[in-house]
Amino acid sequence: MNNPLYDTLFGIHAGKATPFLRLVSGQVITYHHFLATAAQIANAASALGLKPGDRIAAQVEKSPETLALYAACAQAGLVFLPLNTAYTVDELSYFIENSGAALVVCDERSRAGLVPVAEQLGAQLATLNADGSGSLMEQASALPTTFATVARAGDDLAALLYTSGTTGRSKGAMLTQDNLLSNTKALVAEWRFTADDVLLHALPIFHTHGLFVASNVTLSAGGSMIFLPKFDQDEIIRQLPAATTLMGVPTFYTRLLSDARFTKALTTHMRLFVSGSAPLLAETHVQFEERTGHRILERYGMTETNMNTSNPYAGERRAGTVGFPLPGVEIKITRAESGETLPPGEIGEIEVRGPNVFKGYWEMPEKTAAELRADGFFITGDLGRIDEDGYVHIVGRNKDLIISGGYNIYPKEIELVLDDQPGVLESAVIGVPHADFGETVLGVLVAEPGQTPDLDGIMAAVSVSLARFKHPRKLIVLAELPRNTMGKVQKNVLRDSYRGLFSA
Ligand code: MLC
Ligand code: AMP
Repeated sequence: MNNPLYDTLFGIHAGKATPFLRLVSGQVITYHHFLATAAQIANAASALGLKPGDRIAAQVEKSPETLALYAACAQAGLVFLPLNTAYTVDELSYFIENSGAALVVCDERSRAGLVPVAEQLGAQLATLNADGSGSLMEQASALPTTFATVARAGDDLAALLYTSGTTGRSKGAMLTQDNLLSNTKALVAEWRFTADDVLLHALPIFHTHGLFVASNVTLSAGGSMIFLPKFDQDEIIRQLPAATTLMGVPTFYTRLLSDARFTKALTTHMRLFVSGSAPLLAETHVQFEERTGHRILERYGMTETNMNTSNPYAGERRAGTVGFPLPGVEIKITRAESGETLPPGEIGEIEVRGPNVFKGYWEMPEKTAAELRADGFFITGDLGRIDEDGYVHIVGRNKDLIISGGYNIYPKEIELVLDDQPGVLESAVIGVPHADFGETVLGVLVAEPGQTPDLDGIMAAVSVSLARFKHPRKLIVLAELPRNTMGKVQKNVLRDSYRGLFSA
């Protein structure tokens, strides 16, 4: 094969007049039309001088053209770097600089803010708006609808996905064609996807879940997707009767359960509901089965590894567990300090190895070496155990991470901003239970002696630097932070004190 990713996911559909994307407007985009658009974008990228291996950083709304940009990158051998639409210019500058992106694609609304950044970093800039308008498609639509697929090897990079870190500095996870393809193949088989499947797609496509899990699996099986711009409860209820499968974060399921219109009748024809990216409460699993008769299939993944484990399609989907390692994936539980493997049943760090595991962090060999062992095992930072039947349970995290509505938030990044504010001596950012998002961000501040920090002013400063989903939902001022005898801040004490704040 000359370009495994393109050939396997996209090329196999050449000329097919069957539906690929079904839009809310009623418009249907066939595979043929989708591939033609992708080829036009690939032609536009080459016309701009982009060469295989170059990175395209894209902060664009979810649309058929955005997905076609991903396909175009695969076809032209470019590295796709999708970015959360909530990121601020400050956050984007870092990703563009760190990746050395050759082209930045953004919404017209962000253009003015990004022009100076792109100019300074020597990147070109094109626009792509939610309705498909903008300079990228203006240029692309005049170009041929075929493109000579660039040869790539399975080990070549397909995508760069940034994930935050405990130091507050984001790292670009390098995902190869083989990483994506091996995982797609395993999931299609495990979850029994076929060309008859219609996936209700309401996730963002700048993360692993919506981009790779949902889209690659559908592409590989030759099915179609009802492509919603975002999670919209009314639209989900309206579209469910036409779908066979839904993939979501736990917030999708708790929101649906709180809606009286979400009935058993609405889901009888559904084949599969998948949950992941954050822990699904066993209670949600049970309530969902009571309401619909369906048992949600929970799986566990990461940006660096794609999907690692899954509950079985045919066997028992056990609430509160993430199931078994996928075919080809090895999981072991180790003692964090020594790395030695622990006996079955004991709690330790989850490590994972397999063709799904990324190649390392972009231009950060020390960080790669700290998390990816020489023998190929990746240290996930999640704490878990494997029960007597082989089910993996995630019981906590060995990393200071908050997961809010499926988005990862690293407290350090917020603490660095808070510590910088006038009148603030120090801060601790913690995650507390939240009824809708699972967890949410709480900022705890200690004032400089004799000062009273201006909390509104601090929130305003935070919003310039950080995406909305990272903003503390509340700031609390304490006389001092609880510390252990070593002087380390006891975040568990703070979490215990404030656990009831948003969970009602
Ligand atoms: C939106 N907001 C959030 C938020 N999403 N705040 C915290 N956490 C979130 N996840 C903000 C909005 O900007 C808004 O701000 C306010 O909260 C309320 O917004 P909303 O209208 O209620 O939110 P909504 O747009 O409905 O989005 C919620 C959501 C969305 C859960 C549907 O966040 C979502 O689609 N999450 C999925 C994330 C995902 O795909 N994760 C996969 C990562 S891959 P304001 O200003 O109005 O107050 C991965 C690997 C793996 O983890 O295993 O899959
Ligand atoms: P990300 O870095 O955004 O890819 O998020 C990966 C993290 O999400 C993992 O390390 C886990 O902590 C968490 N995660 C993903 N799926 C699950 C799940 N099913 N249950 C609990 N945590 C999960």
